[in-house]
Amino acid sequence: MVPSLDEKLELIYQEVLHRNPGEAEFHQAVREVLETLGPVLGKYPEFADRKIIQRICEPERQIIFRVPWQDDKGEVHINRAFRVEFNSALGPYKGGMRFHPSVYLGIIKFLGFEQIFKNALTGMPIGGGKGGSDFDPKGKSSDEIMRFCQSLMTELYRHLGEYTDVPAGDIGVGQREIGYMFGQYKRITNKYESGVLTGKGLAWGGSRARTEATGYGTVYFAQEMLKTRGESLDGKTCVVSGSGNVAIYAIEKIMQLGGKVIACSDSNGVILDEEGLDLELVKRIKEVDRRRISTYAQSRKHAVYRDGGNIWAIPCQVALPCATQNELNGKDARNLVKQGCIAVSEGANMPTTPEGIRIFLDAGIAYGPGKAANAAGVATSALEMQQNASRDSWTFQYTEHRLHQIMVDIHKTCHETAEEFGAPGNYVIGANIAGFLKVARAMVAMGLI
Ligand code: NDP
Ligand code: 2IT
Repeated sequence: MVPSLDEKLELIYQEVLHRNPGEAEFHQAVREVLETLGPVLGKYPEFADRKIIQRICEPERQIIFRVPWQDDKGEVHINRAFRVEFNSALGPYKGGMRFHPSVYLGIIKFLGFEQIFKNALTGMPIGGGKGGSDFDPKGKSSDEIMRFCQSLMTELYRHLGEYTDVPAGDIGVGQREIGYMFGQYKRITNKYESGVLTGKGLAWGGSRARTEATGYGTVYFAQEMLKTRGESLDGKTCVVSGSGNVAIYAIEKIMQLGGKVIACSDSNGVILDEEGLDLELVKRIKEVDRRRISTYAQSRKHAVYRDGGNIWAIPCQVALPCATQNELNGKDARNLVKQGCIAVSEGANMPTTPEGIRIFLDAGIAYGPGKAANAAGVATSALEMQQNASRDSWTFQYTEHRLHQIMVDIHKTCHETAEEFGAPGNYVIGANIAGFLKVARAMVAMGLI
């Protein structure tokens, strides 16, 4: 059964539907947050009086633009790009850029909306934003990627700045793409403004541990949830979906903490390796050779590749969805619970459908929603901005220590907030309310913004 919203929140939700037609993912992200805010409005009537929720649901600025570029044969292509500058109550807009053919305004708005609360939870001075394009990087040469990034930045640069809006990576955007965008920004502005983009290379202003941050942090969040139940990752059988940046470093941290990861995936299929994944092989395939995960089974003969397979059909004790939105549905959730899964920590943004979330919560397993569990990526981006501002460069050990502490603190905040609002162990309620309160208080303090 779909939980009902109280009357005030239902009206706000209907208005969001009406004002943003056809943006299913944005509606889903808004509804999930609104479903948890009833008790907050009861306790703090000034937020309703000041229409804080309605204002948070409306982006401060939305930029949509054309990106023309030429492929290696000289043929002209036109893509559409977006930057949604959602909320700057806590700091400059901050959030990644996604390059994937499925990108449209509704995807960028859902991601930007999630980012507001996630960034608030980190405790760092960053607002929420997100961007991207329907450009498909698959099968493109490095030169084509460069020309696309340069063309995109030729428009986007005017909206950015270290105190204004600071993009980073997301699906399809890693250090290579950030490099091409940074180079073009530098050329156009004639400024070495390191803090305008994060996820940079170490030699040109990047932070140690940014590459690892999201995956590591998702595992730290799982570890903290397990601790509250007297459990740990040591000896646990784990499954991690995806095989991109977040998945790879989630696998690495699970292994460091004594867990065994037996499966990962890409959008074509699933690799099952009962002996435990060979992480160096996964890294070589994905980070160096940029090939499909199916090729893993050619090098590890006992591993099985299931073309079109469903990774959530594989029994595990800990599940980490690290690929994309709505990749884990109600049926998958039921299956995981039935087969003994005790914890789910989301490396991806909104990977579990609303039905899946309800099943996890009803079953009482430890469920860490993305806006809390994957916050170490953006938190370490904020640490990168700190290093850039002070023209400093920290060690890996120190930076990882900082990101670990941030995740421990986020877990504690979510846990305590859930208890305060009468829902112990419910990290959805904890994360949404704690994130919301921070942004709402700042907005009230700043007047009608
Ligand atoms: P990558 O591009 O590095 O990897 C994405 C992975 O997910 C690939 O294995 C990809 O497979 C798979 N994937 C993407 N789209 C789909 C789809 N529609 N169906 C099935 N599989 C898909 O991206 P990241 O690892 O950076 O991002 C993964 C998730 O983590 C995203 O939800 C992102 O928003 C989130 N995230 C990322 C952060 C970061 O710092 N990078 C921070 C916080 C969250 P294929 O190659 O076949 O497309
Ligand atoms: O979803 C996310 O938090 C990211 N893609 C990272 C954003 C960032 O600015 O580092």
